[in-house]
Amino acid sequence: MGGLFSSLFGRLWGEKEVRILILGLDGAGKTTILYRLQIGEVVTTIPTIGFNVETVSYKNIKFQVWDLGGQTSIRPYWRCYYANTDAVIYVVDSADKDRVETSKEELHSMLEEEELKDAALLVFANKQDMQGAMNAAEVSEALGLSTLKNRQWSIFTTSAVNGVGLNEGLDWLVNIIEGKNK
Ligand SMILES: Nc1nc2c(ncn2[C@@H]2O[C@H](COP(=O)(O)OP(=O)(O)O)[C@@H](O)[C@H]2O)c(=O)[nH]1
Ligand SMILES: [Mg+2]
Repeated sequence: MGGLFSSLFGRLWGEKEVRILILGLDGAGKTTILYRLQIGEVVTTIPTIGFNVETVSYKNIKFQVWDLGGQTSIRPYWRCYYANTDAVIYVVDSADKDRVETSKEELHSMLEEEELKDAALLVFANKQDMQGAMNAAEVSEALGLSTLKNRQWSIFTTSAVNGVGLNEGLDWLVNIIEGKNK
């Protein structure tokens, strides 16, 4: 168990289950981030064809990861995972300008889900180490974050491969979840 994870999430230890989804297009860096957290064993389940869910839990905190985008036929299955979600970590490949519009559409349609109306949103503008990566303001603009209504959100630049920026973002998230649970 990573000491880092404990120091970040320790404030949330308790009875109440805390559920955090890590979502974004394939290739954005979600799985890399999940392993970076070094929480424990990542379990992959396949509820239906073409839809893998990676889950890792520690104490009362549970992370679930899957790829958005692609087949519309599997979308109804996502809904099963939205209930009681405290926060969504939305991961974007900041160097992939060709797909950022798709990422925006996926983000906004996901946030329309009734079950996610109270979930906080942490955006990771990932892959900052790559040449030509969009900065936070550019990713924010490309995703239309300023148009979000009734949502606690923030954006942080990250490089998941070398771990830069993750702590800052997660610290923000823990503060928000702690405030909601009071
Ligand atoms: N350069 C760079 N590559 C990254 C970063 N994060 C993830 N990757 C790479 O991008 C690819 C896709 O990452 P992965 O975590 O599998 O993405 P997922 O599909 O969202 O789960 C892998 O080859 C990762 O090593 C990053 O911050 N910088
Ligand atoms: Mg993955």
